[in-house]
Amino acid sequence: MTAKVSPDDIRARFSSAMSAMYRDEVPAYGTLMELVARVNDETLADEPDLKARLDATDTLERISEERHGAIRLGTAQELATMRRIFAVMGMWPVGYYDLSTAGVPVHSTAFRPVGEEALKRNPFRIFTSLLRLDLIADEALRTEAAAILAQRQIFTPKAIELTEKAEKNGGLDKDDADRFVTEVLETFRWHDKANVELSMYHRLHDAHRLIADVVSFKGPHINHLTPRTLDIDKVQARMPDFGIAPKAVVEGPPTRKCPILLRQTSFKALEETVSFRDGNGGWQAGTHTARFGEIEQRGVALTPKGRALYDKLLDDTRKIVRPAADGSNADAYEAALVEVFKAFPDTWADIRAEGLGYFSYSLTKKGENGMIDLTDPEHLIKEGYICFDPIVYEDFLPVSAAGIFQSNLGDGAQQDFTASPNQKRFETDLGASVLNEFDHYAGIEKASLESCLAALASRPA
Ligand code: OOG
Ligand code: NI
Repeated sequence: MTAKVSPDDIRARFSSAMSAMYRDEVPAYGTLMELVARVNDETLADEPDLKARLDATDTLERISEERHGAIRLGTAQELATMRRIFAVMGMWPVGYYDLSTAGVPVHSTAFRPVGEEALKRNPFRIFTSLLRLDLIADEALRTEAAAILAQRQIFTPKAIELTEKAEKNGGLDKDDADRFVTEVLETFRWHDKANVELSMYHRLHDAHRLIADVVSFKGPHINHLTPRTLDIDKVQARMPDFGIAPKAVVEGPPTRKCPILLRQTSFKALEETVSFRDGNGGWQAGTHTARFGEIEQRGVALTPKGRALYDKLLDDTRKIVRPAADGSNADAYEAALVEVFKAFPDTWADIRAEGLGYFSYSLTKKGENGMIDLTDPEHLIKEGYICFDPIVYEDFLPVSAAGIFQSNLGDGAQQDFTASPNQKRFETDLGASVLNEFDHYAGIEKASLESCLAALASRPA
């Protein structure tokens, strides 16, 4: 028996292979990566404290690496198989996102590493959406689209075989792991030859651009990758200097002293040449707009109470100014966002005291040496025996995700669907339930406090 490669290592290899492929496929994405690396370097040079902190907690040289990507799948079968493939790489479905409320006919989860060690080794995750043909009004089109999807096979036979082997043997050895990465990458590759005729593409496109993106192609091309930036406002502002067009506004909360949840923005999807079948065995030229590059900056994970406040403030902001796709009211939107979010406390102590965020607890020097009564943890925190650090939010936000979808489906693609979250149906299609993100963060917080108390309790008197 040869040694098994850890799922975390397979994921790291996969993420780096995907990055290389995407930079090759979408040169503008390579430009974005350069800009992000440059801004990250500048930020670290300007902020030695931040540099020291990141040095202690993260791998500094990997700071500009990708954190996530996204795909859109067409059938339950594709979703269930994708789940098994991601499991080989230590990526588990976390969270359920209903995007129908925001005019996008999909529901989604994020496959991601769970647990501090796994996230640290490689944080790569994939926001994975499943097309909801049930939301399409035109019944004939729905049936045709389903028939087209039923015929495609998005996985290579070898990828399936290696997934089964990993399931059976509890992992893959080095050679198989290398082959697995190469084979799985094929599923994410761009195809400039469509599966359908141009006339069908137009019909799908008229029903919703996203349907055309999923149904017309041989596979679920990776539609964006997202590195982490240390200064999202700066990257957003400098994109035009690098010849790339940013979306109108940064999604999520405003710039703050204590970052919360997730801020993200992207450059707008590019119009690309695609060949469509002409119905006579030949090809016909057309275009398709789907692929872009994104950046993200993460803050503290919020409790249900904190999240409710966030959702309310975002909603209040959007009642004052609804960001227009062309960016014409971007300044007004940002000003309103900053103003309204003044109601969200902006010190770690207040965020914790009001039960808005999740924190990880550890013993201070004083705590490691002091003699203490364990009955009141709050007292131990107040007296400086135990300290707390924000737990980073590792998931996504439906309103932000919808904003990212919308701005890359072309301006004016807004469309209304009846809100119809259907997590049960999604989980049936997935063949598993998704992890509840709040339970997960609460568990990390609780375990950290318990381990402090256990360490104190086990100390000889
Ligand atoms: C996914 C959009 C959501 C994010 O970062 O919120 C997303 C997509 O466009 O397929 O990736
Ligand atoms: Ni994204």
